[in-house]
This record gives sequence, C-alpha cells and structure tokens, in this order.
Amino acid sequence: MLELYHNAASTCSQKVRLVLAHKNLEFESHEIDLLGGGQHDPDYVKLNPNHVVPTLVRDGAVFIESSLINEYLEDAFPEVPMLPDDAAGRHAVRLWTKWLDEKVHPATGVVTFAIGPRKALLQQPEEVREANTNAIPDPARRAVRRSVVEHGVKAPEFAGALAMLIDLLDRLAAALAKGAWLGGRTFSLADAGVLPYVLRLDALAMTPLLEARPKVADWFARAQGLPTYRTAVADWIPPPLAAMFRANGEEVWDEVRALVRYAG
Ligand SMILES: N[C@@H](CCC(=O)N[C@@H](CS)C(=O)NCC(=O)O)C(=O)O
Repeated sequence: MLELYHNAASTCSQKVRLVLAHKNLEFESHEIDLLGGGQHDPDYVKLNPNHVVPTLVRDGAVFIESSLINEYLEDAFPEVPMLPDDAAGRHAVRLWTKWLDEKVHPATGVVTFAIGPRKALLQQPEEVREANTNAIPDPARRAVRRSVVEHGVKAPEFAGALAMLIDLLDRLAAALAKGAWLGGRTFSLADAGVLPYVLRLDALAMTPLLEARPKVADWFARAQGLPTYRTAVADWIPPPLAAMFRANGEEVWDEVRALVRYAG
C-alpha cells in the first residue's frame, strides 16, 4: 500500500503525483497544509526530518526527496517505464532532475513566496508567521523566506531567482528542439520533474514567458493534455488558491517584466 504525504499545489508533490498517475499507482492521500505549518507537526517531522513534502510511505518504509521518490517508483514499478533504456539517455534525464533539485527548486521557492501566497502570509498574525518561519530547519532557507515575504519582488533574492527560471525555459526550449519530450519518445521522469516549475510560472501569470518560446508552449500544452495531468495536478489545485496566485502575479507583472531580458 502506498501513502503520500503531500500538498495539493506544491511543485514537489505534483512531480511525484505525476509519476504515480503515469504508472497507474493508487495511493492513500494525506494532505499537509503548508501555509498553516503542517510540515512542522512533530508527527510529520518523524517521517520527514526536513519539514517538507512530499513523503511516500510503502508498507511502513519511508521515502523522502521527490526526485529520489520518483527514481524509487521507477525501480519498484518498472511496468510503465519513465526512463530511457540506454545509459546515456538515463544520464540525460538525471542531469535534468539534479539541476532541478539544486537550482530550479530553490529559485521557484523565492519567486513563489515573493508573489503567490505573500499577502495571505502577511495577513497571518505575526507570531504565527514567525513561528512557522522559525521552524524551517535550514537557516539559509529561513532567511530567504523571511526576506521574500517581507519585500516581495523587490527582495534582493528575486531577480537572480527569476533569471534562473528564465534559464530553465531557455534550456527547455533548446532541448525540445531535439525531441518532443525530454527523455526520449514519451513522457519521462525529466518531463514530470520540469512540468511543475513551468506550471508555477504560468500560475503566477508569467504566461508570456512561455508563449515567447513556442517549443515550450507546445510541450506545456501537450503535457497538460495528458490524462494523467488532470488526475495528478489539475484536479488537486483548489480554485481559490489558483485565483489568488494569478491575481497576485498579474499585480506585479509589470515589475517582473522589467526584470526579464526576454519577456516576449
Ligand atoms: N528537495 C525536496 C524539497 C521539498 C520542498 O521544498 N517541498 C516544499 C513544497 S514544494 C515544502 O514542503 N515546503 C515547506 C516549507 O517551505 O515550509 C524534495 O524534492 O522533496
């Protein structure tokens, strides 16, 4: 039996749900309220000492780190393969997921918290917000979170993070010029890894950045057209949250566009 501790809108949770759906794997869902601080609950922290989602539990065995969870799922459930057959192809897919984990994910955190939930967090009682920020175990992440929630798109971290995500779109466009999907002929662990980050840019009303890159826009439309996209991603996102992210994104779009070298 598979159990997933996750959050409806979190990028890392989407990444794992996409792979579960692609492999036709059902799971028992345990949703964690990230804005309410559920990731810091002592019982949850016993499963995931990093205070983050997702966490997969299979018959009592615990798996953390979204990209490694996806690799585990590929090893444990190979019937619907999401890695290429050849060693070089597998290396190319893992190059994507490594880069996503190391660079793209932290940059997405900066861009997201500077815009999407920022106002809602600022409306929380200060002691609640501070307690949740102080509970983030990594001091560097804690400092960045405090800065971007306080200063929004004017935070010193914002422009660099945005540049990293523009680089993601450019690398994606270059890769898609060579093939329809990132890991060969079908939707792969690399596509499942990248999709949530592109979706987040779209959710924050940065859609012109995608539209300016036709290969990316085409890949995004094809990925959204997969039946697994609806069950793994679209069906989970609460409409009020989507509306809040979009409205907050639209409000700062002019400021964001001014920081972008190539906004279309
Ligand atoms: N490297 C981790 C990152 C997980 C992560 O950052 N998850 C975010 C949601 S996408 C989270 O739980 N954030 C909680 C918080 O920021 O307090 C993974 O890939 O699983």
